[in-house]
Amino acid sequence: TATLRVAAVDLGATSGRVMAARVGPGQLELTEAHRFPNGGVPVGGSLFWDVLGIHREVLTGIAEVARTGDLHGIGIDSWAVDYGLLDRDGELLGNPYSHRDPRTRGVPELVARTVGVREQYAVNGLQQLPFTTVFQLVAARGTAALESAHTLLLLPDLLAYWLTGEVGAERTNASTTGLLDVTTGEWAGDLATRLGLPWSILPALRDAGSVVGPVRAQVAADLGIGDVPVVAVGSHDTASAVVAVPASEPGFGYISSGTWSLVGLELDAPVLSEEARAADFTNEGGVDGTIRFLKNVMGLWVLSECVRAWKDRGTPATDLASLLAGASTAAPLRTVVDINHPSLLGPGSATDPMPERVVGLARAAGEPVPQTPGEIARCVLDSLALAYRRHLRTAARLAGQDLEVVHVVGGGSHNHLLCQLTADALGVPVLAGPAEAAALGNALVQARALGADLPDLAAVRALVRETHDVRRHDPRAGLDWDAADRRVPTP
Ligand code: LRH
Repeated sequence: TATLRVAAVDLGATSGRVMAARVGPGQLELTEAHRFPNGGVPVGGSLFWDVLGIHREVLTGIAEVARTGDLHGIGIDSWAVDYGLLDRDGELLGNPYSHRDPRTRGVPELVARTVGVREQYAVNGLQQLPFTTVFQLVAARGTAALESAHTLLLLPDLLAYWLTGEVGAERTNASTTGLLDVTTGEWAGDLATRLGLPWSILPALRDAGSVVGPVRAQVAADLGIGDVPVVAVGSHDTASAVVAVPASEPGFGYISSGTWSLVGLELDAPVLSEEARAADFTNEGGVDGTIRFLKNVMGLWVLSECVRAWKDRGTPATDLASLLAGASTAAPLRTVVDINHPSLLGPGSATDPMPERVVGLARAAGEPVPQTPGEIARCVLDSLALAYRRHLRTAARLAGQDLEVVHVVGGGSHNHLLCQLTADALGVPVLAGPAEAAALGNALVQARALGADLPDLAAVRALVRETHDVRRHDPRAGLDWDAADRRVPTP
């Protein structure tokens, strides 16, 4: 088979990138063509995405990939749950909201009065998270935008629509909306109707690995490219990242570590037991019909928001490298907090900054109050490692599996201290990398759709292993993680 060269567009909440990927027998090379900062835009008390700006950056990146070599395909993945609405002419109705916008506060409780949480779980198999699309839509009931909406497109599908003119909903990302039936893989129209949502706005579903369509002639002309297909990849970034976990055997745990940490297992079928629901585990759809059985953990967001606050105040030695150095020498497990506490979800502000929120949680829980930035950072990292430990062990128990190794992929795999603490907490080896797993998974699914000889996920992962190094962290004994775990309330 010849080598393919594709553009993998991978959009994160704090940065987006367009990678050029070469995929061939024994070959998987990623080159960054374009990277740009991203973030929520506050307007009048709401939080939006600058989706036209993102579209422009995507075009810049694709043009750069094309300028530097062949271009056989384009695939787009991004963070989940957020969407744009189109009117009946196919025009975007307003700015897409960020899932960190406060309008969904209290909505899950409201919805539970119409459709109980057990019933919701039986249909969608999801963790109760206030920002899940269905809760965002319920918050939008009665708005002019929702009333005029003809089509709902999740963000990667919206960007693909602007490239191709084709509408659809790729299944891995659709599985995060709360409106997909996890058992049938089809839209849960009945659930939508009972919640007063216009389910006709949900477009036809498509699978990762299918071709969305060729880039429109006008767009191709603007970009100076030929007739290039846009391929549906695992358009949920976490689904793409899990594709590229370099595991050699089934039964591995993974942490997709970025702004969020997604912590769990890959399964063949959803776990919809009452125990799984009570533990508030999610069953998201993976590539090739797999299930991502996982927990959303607040992730490195808390640390990056602390860094932003310290930078604004001019606090010395609070860049990430200095902070991690400070954290590594701070007393271990001195202060631990519930890192998934809802008070940490929204962006920090001058009047409500993130470091003070962390300190406030510690104080309220009767924990020793961290004083220095290094101590606060250590508290965040220890608390993350504790959460990973708790949720991976629960996942394994609920799924009836043993946990022998944990793969950390995504940007957080660069955080040596966090990876080491994770190994210590879990008592199993942690294999860190690749950091660009989502872009790799995106490129690999495209290559397969375009004819590369990668029959199944095992073959895909073998290629990642062959071409990418991992860093191994063996667990160290000596700290009492059990005792620390008892200091944090259960979910
Ligand atoms: C990670 C992620 C995660 C979702 C969140 C909204 O980027 O896609 O899987 O829960 O963003």
